[in-house]
Amino acid sequence: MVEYKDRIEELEEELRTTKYNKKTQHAIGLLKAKIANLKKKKAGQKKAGSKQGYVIRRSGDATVVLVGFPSVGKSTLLNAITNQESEVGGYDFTTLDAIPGLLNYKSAKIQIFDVPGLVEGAASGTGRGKEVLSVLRSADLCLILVDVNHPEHLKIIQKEIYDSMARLNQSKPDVRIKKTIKGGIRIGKTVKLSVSDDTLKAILNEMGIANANILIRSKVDEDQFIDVVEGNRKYLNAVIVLNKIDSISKEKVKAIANKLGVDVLVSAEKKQGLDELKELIFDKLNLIRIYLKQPGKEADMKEPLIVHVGCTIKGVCDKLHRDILNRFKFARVWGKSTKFNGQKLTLKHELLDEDVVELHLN
Ligand SMILES: Nc1nc2c(ncn2[C@@H]2O[C@H](COP(=O)(O)OP(=O)(O)O)[C@@H](O)[C@H]2O)c(=O)[nH]1
Ligand SMILES: [Mg+2]
Repeated sequence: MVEYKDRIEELEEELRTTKYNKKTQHAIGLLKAKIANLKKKKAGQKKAGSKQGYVIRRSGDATVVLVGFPSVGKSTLLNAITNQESEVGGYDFTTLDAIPGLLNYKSAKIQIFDVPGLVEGAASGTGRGKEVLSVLRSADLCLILVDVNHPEHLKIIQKEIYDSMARLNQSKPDVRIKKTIKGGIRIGKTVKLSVSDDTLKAILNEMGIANANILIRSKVDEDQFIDVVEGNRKYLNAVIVLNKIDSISKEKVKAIANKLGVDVLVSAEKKQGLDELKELIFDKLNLIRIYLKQPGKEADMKEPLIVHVGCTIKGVCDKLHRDILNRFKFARVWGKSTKFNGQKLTLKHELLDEDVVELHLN
């Protein structure tokens, strides 16, 4: 078995000691590509199935994963913002060790999974990359819970997640790579990059791509470019939650919160900041509520359809029933996305939160 670990550490040391500037940029890009390559090989070498990970089953409108060191208050928080009993019933306990709580907020059914011990390895350096990634892959949002008495945990967790190949608060870069049989590397860009074409080409060569047409439409650095070349990354939003704010003075909490750049302050035990947290979860999940109305009747304002930001009238049809799209004539819409009440609109129209939609069908 080849020992990749030493070689990776060697290259990482070289990377750490190389100053980034125009002259070294190329070499650094190459180093990063080499490291990415070796890490991939190393991951492929690990025996599969030695440790059973958590199984996360998606249901409801969205899935959130709660991560944090032991004893930071994950269970307490889950009990405070979800109704754990409601969803326990239908699960097969032999394969599922993570049990979700259900948060009902603004009519959205949001599953929140507590995954105890997921980042435990982070502290000792024995990361559980594959397991972390497989859990995050099933999630729409990652809640990172930090104990105000242990602010040093945050960086460790973030590194563990990054090393697992998940990317927090980044959207997938718009970079298309079309491999070709010959012709070398051709790069087209609609944005200006700080990394040169030569470096991009060297990275591609290092990663085994000699012929390809590349189209880059979002600003990427070397790391993000390597991410795209390797593929297999999970991009998702994260919310950093600072817990136990009741346990130290307000001034200290404020100083720590600023330093860490946390998104919301809570006390799971004293039930402080929980409404703000729920709102933030809803917001970061990019969910919106659409109320449906039948022609000639009042809208159903009790049970909205929960869809994602950017959802069109077609998206609403798709979500309702396969058949509806075929029967669609037009829609009338009331709300923020319209120019006037009851505007007649077609399938392409993008809806906004709390719009009322009346479908006219054949
Ligand atoms: N002071 C304070 N203690 C808390 C808070 N939330 C949780 N705890 C305590 O922290 C300990 C660990 O909580 P637990 O929810 O079991 O943490 P977990 O291991 O992350 O699930 C328990 O003794 C909780 O009572 C909080 O907001 N403030
Ligand atoms: Mg717990």
